[in-house]
Amino acid sequence: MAPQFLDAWPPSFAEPVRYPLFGGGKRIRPALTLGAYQSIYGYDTDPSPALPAAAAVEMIHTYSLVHDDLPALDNDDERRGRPTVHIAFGEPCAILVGDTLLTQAFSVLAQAPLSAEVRIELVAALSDAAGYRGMIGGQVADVGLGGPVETLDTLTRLHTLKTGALIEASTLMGALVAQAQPDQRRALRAYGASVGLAFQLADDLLDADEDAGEAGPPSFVKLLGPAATRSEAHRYADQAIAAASELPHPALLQALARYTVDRTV
Ligand code: GRG
Repeated sequence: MAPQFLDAWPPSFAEPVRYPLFGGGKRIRPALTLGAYQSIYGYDTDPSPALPAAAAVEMIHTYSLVHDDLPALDNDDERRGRPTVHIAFGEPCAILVGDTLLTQAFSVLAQAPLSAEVRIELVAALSDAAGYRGMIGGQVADVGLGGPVETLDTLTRLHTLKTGALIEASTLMGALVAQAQPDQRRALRAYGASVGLAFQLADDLLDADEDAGEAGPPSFVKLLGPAATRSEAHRYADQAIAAASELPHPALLQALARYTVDRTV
């Protein structure tokens, strides 16, 4: 495991870094990484080889929330029922907290007690999913820098990148640590891609009231209405459950797919 980066100098910075990391997130992405690993080896196997990958993906997710809440992007004052990082600690600090989590995530992967080959595969998978070909590409489209997003196709594409890429990487990284066979990797990627969209559609249903007057791309609820959004979310969850059924131990992943659409937060 990487050295304790929270022990670095100046010590006062550790508190704002810890604040969003230990602030009540659902930890769905790390659960998917561990679930993917156990889908290959079963539930009696210690999943700790997958913990660095699980931690790294949660660090990337947390950085994205901290930066997305900043005044230049979503300008949110509250997250998970608490002041956002820039409200609690100031904007310069929030920028640096996000930068720290983004960079340190790759240090965690690079120093994980895994073979060099697996560590390189993990770094490639996570950097692609977090970058222009993934989450950042989706965010670029979301803030309007990529042209209008008005149709179901472009909206699906946006969320496949913005939310889906990191969720797909969560399951892919579990597969990489498990050194899963190519067909198992394909099944885990297909599972992750479907769960990503199911998760986003469910999120739009949960946020339907907040989104009603917001600028930017429409939500799925605005475009399809609540009933069709709910049935699409379940269709993607069912697709994920079917993809997982090709794996030796699918039960945890199947329960997580169901959770993404049945959750209330
Ligand atoms: C890099 C600035 C920047 C942004 C990237 C992912 C993203 C784009 C922004 C985050 C804001 C957002 C609403 C993204 C949609 C994905 C989503 C539903 C995030 C919330 O994930 P949860 O519900 O969060 O897993 P918790 O609080 O449980 O960790």
